[in-house]
Amino acid sequence: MMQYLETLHGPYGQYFAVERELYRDKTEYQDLVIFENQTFGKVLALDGAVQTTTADNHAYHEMLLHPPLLAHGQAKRVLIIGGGDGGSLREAVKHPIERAVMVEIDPAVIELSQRYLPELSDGAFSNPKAEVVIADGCRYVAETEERFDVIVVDSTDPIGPGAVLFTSDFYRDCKRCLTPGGVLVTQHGVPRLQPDELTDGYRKLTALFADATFYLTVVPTYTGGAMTLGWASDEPALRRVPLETLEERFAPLDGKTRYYNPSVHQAAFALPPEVQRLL
Ligand code: AG3
Repeated sequence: MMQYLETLHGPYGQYFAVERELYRDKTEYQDLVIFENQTFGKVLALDGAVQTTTADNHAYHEMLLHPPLLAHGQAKRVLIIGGGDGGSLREAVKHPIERAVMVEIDPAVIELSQRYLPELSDGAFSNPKAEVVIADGCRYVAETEERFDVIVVDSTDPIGPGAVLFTSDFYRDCKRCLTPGGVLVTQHGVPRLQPDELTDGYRKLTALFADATFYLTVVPTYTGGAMTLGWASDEPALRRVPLETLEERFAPLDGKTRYYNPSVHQAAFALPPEVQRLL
């Protein structure tokens, strides 16, 4: 049986027994492989880093989308940067929003995810609220005239085509695209293995936003323990929405999530001292 060995972290990694390889090729931007594994179902990896699996992606996509959307409470427009597999879009369209725009640089990720991992997007690409733009996310936020209540950066790690999505210039442009009281959420890796990414991200986000912090989720195939998601807004109250308010807003989604609930949402903002120290 073939094995897939993740190379993302150098001195430490994970292997998967490949039951069946579904696709392997170089897209215009990155090496892409999709395979089946007995424990995690279908697995999508880009440039030697696992991006998503059918078995644990909900812990990532639900926590990227529901905390900002439910904390905001009145979001109409959502912007997703990256996220070609459609998992973030899937969670976005569960909300009573008007529009979710997903800007993905690599059309092959979208096409191949739709073909081999349709359960990731679960129909979201044909949802009337969804719009897909094939473009460089950096350029999009620098140029668009549209404003969004929530911006979610569903990026790869800060190597390769995703690296620009961790720069101050990009965050500044995201801020420009936010409505007043809007919130930006980012994926910031696993602090046990990528501590500099967190420290660097905190420095950049606090320089631009009145309130910046990180919150946690646990995605087994993002090895190394809890991962951090960045939270940046000029409205500090968004971080402290009372549990009862979140519960009310969550009621229509109750039963439709596997990881998120309002208590998990609130608890996710509690950071262990070893993570706090990196900020
Ligand atoms: N984006 C997050 C990849 C993070 C993986 N990094 C890691 N293991 N440190 C995945 C895209 C899913 N929509």
